[in-house]
Amino acid sequence: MTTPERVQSLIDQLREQAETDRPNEETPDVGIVMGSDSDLPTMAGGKGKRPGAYVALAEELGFEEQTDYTDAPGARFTFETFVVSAHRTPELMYAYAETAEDRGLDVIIAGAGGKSADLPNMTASIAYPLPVIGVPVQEKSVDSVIGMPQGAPITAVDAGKSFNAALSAVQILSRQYPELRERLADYHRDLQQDVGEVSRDLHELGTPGFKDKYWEE
Ligand code: RP5
Repeated sequence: MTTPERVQSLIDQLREQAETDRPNEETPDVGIVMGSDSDLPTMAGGKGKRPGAYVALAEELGFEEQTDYTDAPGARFTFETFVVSAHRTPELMYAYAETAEDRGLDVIIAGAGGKSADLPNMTASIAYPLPVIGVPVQEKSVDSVIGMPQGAPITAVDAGKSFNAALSAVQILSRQYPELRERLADYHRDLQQDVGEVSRDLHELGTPGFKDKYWEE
């Protein structure tokens, strides 16, 4: 069966991009792929959902989403996002993982749900030695994401924790870019401040007062 044109055009585009020689600061640093657009609420986060990788990168760590490979946004650090299904579009998964390093990516975050969540583990095998951080979109996806044979590594987060996957990705990048180390440290400082604030409020307002202030009944 020939690959349908909408998939083939994406594959051709990835392969063409891999042939070009763009400076590192103009290519996405992080690639986010997910098995289905139904994974987006978990992978992106926001509105009624806990924060995800998009929120971590775009709202906490100053990254911008790059939507045109040939036209980088203003921010120094960027990420791109694609739907790549291991089972529905295996050729696209192969092309994405195989070209990732040549396209300038430094780390991939790959999320998939269901019991056969193979996108993260297959992407990790094909893109090796590029690091891949797997996100099991559901609890039942954990085993298939992390169950890799010896010699075929993947790093993974707990079910649904794509926010942490983004932090891990930036931790990897921060070994090369001290500016990102600072952003991660600032994020953690703010996190601690928030705990300090709610702790003081809970103690000083008492439980009923705290519930009045923070809980929407
Ligand atoms: C997986 O199957 C995807 O990652 C998704 O989590 C799940 C269901 O996909 P849809 O049927 O919603 O497209 O491959």
